[in-house]
Amino acid sequence: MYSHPRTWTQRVQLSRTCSSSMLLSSLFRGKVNMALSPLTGLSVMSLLSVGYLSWDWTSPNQVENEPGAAVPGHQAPHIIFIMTDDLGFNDIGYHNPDIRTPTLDKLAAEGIKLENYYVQPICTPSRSQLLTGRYQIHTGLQHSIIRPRQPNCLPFDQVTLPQRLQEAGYSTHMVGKWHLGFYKRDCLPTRRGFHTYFGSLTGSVDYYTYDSCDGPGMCGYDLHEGEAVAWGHGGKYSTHLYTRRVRKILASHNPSARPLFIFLSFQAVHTPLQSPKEYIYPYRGMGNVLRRKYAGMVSAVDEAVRNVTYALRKYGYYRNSVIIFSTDNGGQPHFGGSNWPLRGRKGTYWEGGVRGVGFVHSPLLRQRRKVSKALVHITDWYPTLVGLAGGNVSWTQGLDGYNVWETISEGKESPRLEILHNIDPLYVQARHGSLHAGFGIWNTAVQASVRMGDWKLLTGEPGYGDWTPPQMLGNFPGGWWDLERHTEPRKSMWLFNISGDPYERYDLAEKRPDVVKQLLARLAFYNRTAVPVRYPAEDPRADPSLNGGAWRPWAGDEEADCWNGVYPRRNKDKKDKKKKFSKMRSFFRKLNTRMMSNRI
Ligand SMILES: [Ca+2]
Repeated sequence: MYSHPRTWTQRVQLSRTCSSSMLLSSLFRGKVNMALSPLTGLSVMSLLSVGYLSWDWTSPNQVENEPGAAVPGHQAPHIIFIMTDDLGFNDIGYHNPDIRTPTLDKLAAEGIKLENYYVQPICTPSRSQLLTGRYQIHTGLQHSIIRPRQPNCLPFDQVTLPQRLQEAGYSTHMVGKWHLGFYKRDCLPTRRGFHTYFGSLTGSVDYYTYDSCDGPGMCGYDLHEGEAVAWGHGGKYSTHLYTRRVRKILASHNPSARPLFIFLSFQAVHTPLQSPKEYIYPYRGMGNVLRRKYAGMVSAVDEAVRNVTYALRKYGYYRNSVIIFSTDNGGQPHFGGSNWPLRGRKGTYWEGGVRGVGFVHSPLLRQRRKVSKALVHITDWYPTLVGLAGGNVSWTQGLDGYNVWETISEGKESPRLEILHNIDPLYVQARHGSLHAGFGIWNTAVQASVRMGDWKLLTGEPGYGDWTPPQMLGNFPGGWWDLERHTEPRKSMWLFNISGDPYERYDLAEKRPDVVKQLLARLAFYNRTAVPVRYPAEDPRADPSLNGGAWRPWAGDEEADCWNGVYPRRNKDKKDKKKKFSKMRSFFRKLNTRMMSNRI
């Protein structure tokens, strides 16, 4: 068991570390040649000193309504959570007019754009945090993703968001990508809170055939209806297939009888880059073929959201609905995505990996047509949506997320002051990191990142840290090699003032050791609350050829879990890195040839 960050322990810790005004002003000053944004040191300071530190920890911090009665006399709202996969910060029309997303732009413009919104850098972590409201260090999923052959899934001791919504009287449905484990039936979405499920269980499938491969020859069909394999859908593009399913759910449900929760988890715009040609055609002028296809996939999602919104209106849900749109992680620039001008990419703790696209659209918002700069994290949806559903306060205690509805709907200050991006003790250790480099407070060889107010600290090996312009590959080969490179050998620690320097160009670690020490202490604090990592060895019984040609549960429900086993891949990671580099070189050579052609 761990003591939770929002218990008194944290408050005492904060009081000790942050209550002196001298320390606070020093901690949050962060001038160093940059202008501070509206989220200034002062506002954070006032939150800390007036709000956060004086908050009575024995009092409930969430709504106290009884289940099913969010607003007296009104039915709880229908909640439509739309997640896209690997959509980068620069991959939506309102951030980048080269991408055509008129529906998303309009919905966002009429609602609240979340412009200080954070997700996790890869698929499983974001999804696990959305459905549990907890950081990965509190679920054991702090390392990597759940691989198709791993006997691992969302821990059974976690009560999921849809389970809470069911308790509040909701009808709950999931359509699309799961990626939270499926080795036994108890892991499946229908056993984790969804009344119905239609979608793929692994992390990546073909958009038309629904084949998913986990290495050479390890392929299987991956489309499921409830707990059975949904054969016979080959040839239907997944973005269309999933949208049709959502429309069907909306058409067959009575909106005034029971509130609805739909988690529409698009497979798009993850690789493989596949799209019907009509969506790619408008982008035919784009020099970068991968980006052209990718942009087409984004436009297909935009059309899908238009169709879902149309159905919400047609079937009588819209007036009492909350639509949330969110990516699950940053884009992958090598495969068409773009996080420009942010640094890094999917899979890294640079802003390009974790600062996400997100907005809320709802007729129930008190304020609309606004851009919110409030700090919001993907764990916040759990208590926020349980609050909207009128859930019991006890359901949200002990979470890492905060109820941010009033922040979004009324423009109140965010209750969130910090984010633990992650601590991953299994990730390849940074060669030059050490406990000594971390002032004896923290071993900087460990991959970790934390945000506190304006400040963000990264330790260990944070991953690919270049700034990649969106059309970079169009100028290949010169453009690629002239790119601003991230070459900082011997480093194991970085500090940025994100509000003043959102692109992470000015590392202040050496100039501000005082701030560094505070954030290292924060990491050490969080680490004391971590549960062991669950990352078991792959199970040969998962092979689809042993399971009728599909990815499906292979272990008996009565089998004991082997989550205690940890499977360190360090040596393999090194080899993989070398292999990846030579693969990458040959990939770009091929790409150069392909880009000479005009085909889409
Ligand atoms: Ca993803």
